Amino acid sequence: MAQADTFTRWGVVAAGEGGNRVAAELLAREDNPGIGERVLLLNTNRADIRNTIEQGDVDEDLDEYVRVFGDKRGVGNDFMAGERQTEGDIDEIADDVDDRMISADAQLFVTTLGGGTGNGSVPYLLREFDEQTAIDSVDYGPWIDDAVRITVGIWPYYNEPAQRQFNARLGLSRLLRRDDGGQNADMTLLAGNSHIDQSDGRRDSYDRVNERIVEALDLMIGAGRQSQSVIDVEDYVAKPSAVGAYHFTPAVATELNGKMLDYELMFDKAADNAFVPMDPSTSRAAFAIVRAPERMIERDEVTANEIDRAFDAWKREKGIAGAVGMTTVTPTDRRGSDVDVLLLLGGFDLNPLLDHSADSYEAHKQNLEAARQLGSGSTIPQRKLDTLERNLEEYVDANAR
Ligand SMILES: Nc1nc2c(ncn2[C@@H]2O[C@H](COP(=O)(O)OP(=O)(O)OP(=O)(O)O)[C@@H](O)[C@H]2O)c(=O)[nH]1
Ligand SMILES: [Mg+2]
Repeated sequence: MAQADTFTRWGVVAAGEGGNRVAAELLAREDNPGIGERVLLLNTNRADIRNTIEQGDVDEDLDEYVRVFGDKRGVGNDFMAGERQTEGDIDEIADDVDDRMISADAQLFVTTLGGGTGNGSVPYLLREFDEQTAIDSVDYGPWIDDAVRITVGIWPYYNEPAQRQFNARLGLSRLLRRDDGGQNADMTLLAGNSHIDQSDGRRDSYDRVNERIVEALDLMIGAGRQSQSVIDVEDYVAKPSAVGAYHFTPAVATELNGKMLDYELMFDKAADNAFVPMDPSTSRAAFAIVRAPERMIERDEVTANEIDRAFDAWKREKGIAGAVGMTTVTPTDRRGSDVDVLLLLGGFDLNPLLDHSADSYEAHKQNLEAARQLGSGSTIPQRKLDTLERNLEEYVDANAR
């Protein structure tokens, strides 16, 4: 069992409307271990934050968790403006992050990829908090300096306007890589709206998608607490980064019958519920987290060894025996014998996801060609666009081999 003072402490920095909603949902959970009060909601638009509060079941006064920055009117889909406004207020934002992230050694940066605020600010913050180039002072503070930075990027519904698909590809490029081609986020988790929710984007469907995302994050965070063979947050990032396979998607199956413990079948079920379209047999990294009632673990009905063996067998069967990663079993005090499984599949071929946006990406790019105006009117310089396209292409090709 992990000692109470050794488990990973998580914090959440969310930017933009969708990212804010996911974070508010994390904050509002009844049972909220691992994160506690370590939540910061960033937005360029005060009204968006009000939407977040009113739509979620968040009773708490969110004021202390909120930082509105930039011109306070939103950036209307323009991620270049989102980035500029973040940079302009970076001192205040960094102060707030450091204040709210006290003790957090792992930080989740949550954003949607179709808009301008979150998509503009999160890739910038990931890089800036690591490089710390925008300030004259010594550093941004202890809770920024050493944090492991994991990001959640939410892919637009496939039927959303071309602008959104355009933003998403370039957002993914920037989460993965900095302009110089180096790794940006330590780990990038992808969730596709259309893939999680087949209803194609009626308003309340966001809540369903967000619930699924929160469920996966809960399982992921749980694996660093009270588990046998604890997955430390370093384990999530070290080996996948070393082999250049640091994009992931969660794949979740819950409430499986723990009386019929066929783990390989459970892994299959989870893999069928990956959050983006992907082929598990292309994965280069894979983690399995099994959550079971504490009593079953105590009675050795669920054991780490068995799960480990089953996961090895499952990986062999998928032809990915060499994928880096590990397994863990984590207890819940729930009654009964239901078991939940989270797979984190990484380094897979991204083309099945990217194919969905390929046509609208090109169409939108051509529309922009003359002035390359984004949403609210700023432009993206040709050189910048070339860099972002090349970085994504190189990363995807390296993983698709
Ligand atoms: N899963 C999920 N997706 C959302 C949610 N809200 C918005 N989206 C998606 O996110 C994209 C729009 O991004 P927003 O988060 O609204 O944008 P923003 O970051 O506030 O940026 P701007 O409003 O452009 O300044 C679209 O693709 C939406 O489908 C949400 O609560 N959950
Ligand atoms: Mg917004």
